[in-house]
Amino acid sequence: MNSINTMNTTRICSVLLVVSAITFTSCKVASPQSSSAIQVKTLRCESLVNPRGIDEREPRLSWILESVQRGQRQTASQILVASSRERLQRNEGDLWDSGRRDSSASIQVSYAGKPLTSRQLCFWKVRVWDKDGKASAWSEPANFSVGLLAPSDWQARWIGRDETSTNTNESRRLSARMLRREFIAAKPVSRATVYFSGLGLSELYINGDKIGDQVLSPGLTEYSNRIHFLTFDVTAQIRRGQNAIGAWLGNGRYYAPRANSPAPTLNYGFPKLLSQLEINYTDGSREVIVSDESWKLTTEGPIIANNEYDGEEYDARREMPGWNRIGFKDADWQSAKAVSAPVGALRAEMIEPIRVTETLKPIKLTEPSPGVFVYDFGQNFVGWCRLAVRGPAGTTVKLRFAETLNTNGTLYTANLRDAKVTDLYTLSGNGEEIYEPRFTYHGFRYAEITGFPGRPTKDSLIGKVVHDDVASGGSFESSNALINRLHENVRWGTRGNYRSLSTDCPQRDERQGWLGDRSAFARGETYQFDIAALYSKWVQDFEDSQKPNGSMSDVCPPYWPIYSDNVTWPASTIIIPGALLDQYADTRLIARHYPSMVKWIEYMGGFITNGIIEKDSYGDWCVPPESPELIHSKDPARKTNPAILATSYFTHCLNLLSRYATLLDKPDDAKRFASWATQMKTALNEKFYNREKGYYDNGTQTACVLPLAFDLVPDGERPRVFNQLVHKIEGESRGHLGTGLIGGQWLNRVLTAGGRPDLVYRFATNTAYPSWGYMVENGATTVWELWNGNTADPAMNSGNHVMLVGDLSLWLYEDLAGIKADPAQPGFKHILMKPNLVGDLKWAKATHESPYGRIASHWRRVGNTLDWQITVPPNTTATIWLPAANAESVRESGKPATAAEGVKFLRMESGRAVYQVQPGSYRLLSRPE
Ligand code: RAM
Repeated sequence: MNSINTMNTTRICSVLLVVSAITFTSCKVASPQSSSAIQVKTLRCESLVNPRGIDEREPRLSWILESVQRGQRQTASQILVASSRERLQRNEGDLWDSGRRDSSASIQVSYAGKPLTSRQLCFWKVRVWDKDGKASAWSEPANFSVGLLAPSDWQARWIGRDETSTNTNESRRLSARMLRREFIAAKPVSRATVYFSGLGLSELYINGDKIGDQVLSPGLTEYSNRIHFLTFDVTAQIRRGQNAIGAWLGNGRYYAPRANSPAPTLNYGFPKLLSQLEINYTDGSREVIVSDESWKLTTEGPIIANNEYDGEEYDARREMPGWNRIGFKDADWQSAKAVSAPVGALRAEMIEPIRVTETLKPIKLTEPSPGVFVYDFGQNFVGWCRLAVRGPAGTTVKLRFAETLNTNGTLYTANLRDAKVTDLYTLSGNGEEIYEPRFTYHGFRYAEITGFPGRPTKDSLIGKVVHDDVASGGSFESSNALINRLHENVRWGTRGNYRSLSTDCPQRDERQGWLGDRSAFARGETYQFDIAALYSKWVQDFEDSQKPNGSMSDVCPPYWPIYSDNVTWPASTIIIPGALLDQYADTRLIARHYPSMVKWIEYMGGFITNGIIEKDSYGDWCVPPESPELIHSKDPARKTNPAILATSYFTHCLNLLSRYATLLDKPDDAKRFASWATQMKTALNEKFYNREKGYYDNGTQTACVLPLAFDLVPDGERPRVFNQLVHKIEGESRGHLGTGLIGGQWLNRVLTAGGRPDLVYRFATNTAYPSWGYMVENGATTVWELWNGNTADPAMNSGNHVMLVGDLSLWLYEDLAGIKADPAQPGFKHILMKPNLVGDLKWAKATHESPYGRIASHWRRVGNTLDWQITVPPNTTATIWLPAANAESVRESGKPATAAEGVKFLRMESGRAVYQVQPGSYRLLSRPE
């Protein structure tokens, strides 16, 4: 059988295997190479599918196993990495043939072949041996390529124009620069690759085609340390003979959008481009077309102003048709200047880019005053609008954006602060004109059009949803409609704030990577989206932003000249890597980031006095205030002592660091950080724990939550502190939460661990102030910055923040549906499945796309019976806690569970039957009472 046939047979088998195990038997006969019931799927390199231009010399490879058989796992694997597709097809791993490795590792396997060099193409595949020692078929091939690894690989020069032009109508809103040159590809091309970066934002074209589908690119970095470049295979775009290459350059954050404002941002310089196009000819020769002074540049293009916060101005009369194709007359363009290179080192962008991921049609069009048209997209989202318009040349259509409306139906823009959030389009007058901005984005539900020639229709605007194109991390649904809506709101808000890092908000003049908003929230995010690559990039931003003395900014990258650092926000530098470790088994991140974490700890250690650290800037940010117009509470009883926040967080960080040190085989460090943590715990309790009252300081919800969450409560006192928390919630707050950004990130799990998941359910289904449901009742389709977002002062009142979600999304997946990673075997190698049947909830179901594959949990209450269907992916195991009055009556797929294959009863534990479960799909029936 030739290899093509083998592949086809394998593919057919894959389809049939899903149908039933019986079909599989016949496949086995048809495909002699594939005798195992396992298939190898979803190959990833550095958490990405077929990444181009990586700069990792030992990239980690992962694959997912699929099987309909229970108990399937990998006992060995073989990885082939070849320098060409053909070689791989011939099973020649000329770069790496791992041979048969007796190992169960199917994720994060480091490449260990020939040293990878710049420009290397790598084609790879994997096969595995299953639990019975049978080999699977080879996976479908995957690939990755290496970018430019060394500075000396770059022949290109940074080019641009380091001055403002006459067309700049405002100093921070330069017109977008356009650059071009033509070149000849003299011979037939075998391969062409372009490596490029354009700061702040850029688009590259070859012969009129946009290269790639990324937008708002490259990703944000701490430009004084790191600049991202992108790599594209452009073989298909290069023609034999004359060719044209061109680029747009926008300002982004590099050319500071707010250098002259009262809340300025740092300026890194004028926009600039670096481009290196390498053409390999079929005769083996090579040509390199680089950015240099032979390029032409104009600042007279149609984007006459661009600024991320204020919007884009486009004058279609200034379009230059064919500017990025051959034959364009660029005689009146200037020569591009070689400009100084940015300070940061060039590194590959190794995240999914930002893309337009979805389009939204307006659900309503109104005209609150003559000539003012307001579109309602029905959803607060992040991106921009595509405008379709016909009219006379010179007509200017104005688009403005807002999250909410005034009572008279006009846009409410007070909460956008200094951001103008306005796109202007001036018509060329040439038939139907379509416009989408390139170098700005808005956070909005409503768009307003004025100046439209005639009456716009619903089709005049289409919403474009824009964010890092991260894969879905799973799904959640339940019998409670409000909880489902909250889940959707969290999902919209979370993705809308992905901007190659996580921003606090997408709409006003801020949009920064505030660390505190995502510290513990990040763990919950992993269930919504695959943030493995995105967040390891952001952790790198943390490190790049760290000062030599160890200080870590509250905002990373710190695009502000006003610098602030405290404990709770930068604690993310220790907390987030822990979440990535547990959820994705990313041990390399821990190893690489370890020195930076230690440096931060040592630096912060300098602020400790007698075991207490008071360095806190924001308190428990945004607790529910006592009166509707307030941003921050003034009531001391609602506020948590900053020293409790900072000391608890710091102690938690020390314990995490001790865990990381153990993982990295640094026992001395592990001991040192653990005993330092113990000293701080003692100091915290001595200073703030009131033994008479059984709580800390003034006993706020957060003052109870943190010591409980971080295991800081003195032995035997836990129940008292927990009771105070419950008393606070049930008594004083009448069933409401009273936490802000800090306490809320741990509240739900603390209550659940203490046996009160019902209280969390009560919050989550509450619609009275303060609650998430109150936001929904008042029209929120994302999550507000403030509990009282509909009444508070607009000075700080975003409609699309995620920080107040706290650990709600985590709770939905881990505690309601019951899917959780076991830190002892990270990356979901061992899964802890412990659902909670709460209140009147009839069912809940969730899936999670774990590194080992899809995990599923779906429970339903039918009369007195609990019907729980679960899926445990191959090569993992699970411990499940099934609510059951006794183990005897539990049935699995129609049989007594004791007789079921893959299920082993361990013990009864507080009204639950606990089982060890092998990979597979199961249906368990029990009587919880
Ligand atoms: C606000 C931000 C952010 C928060 C900081 C302290 O301005 O929006 O969410 O982390 O302040």
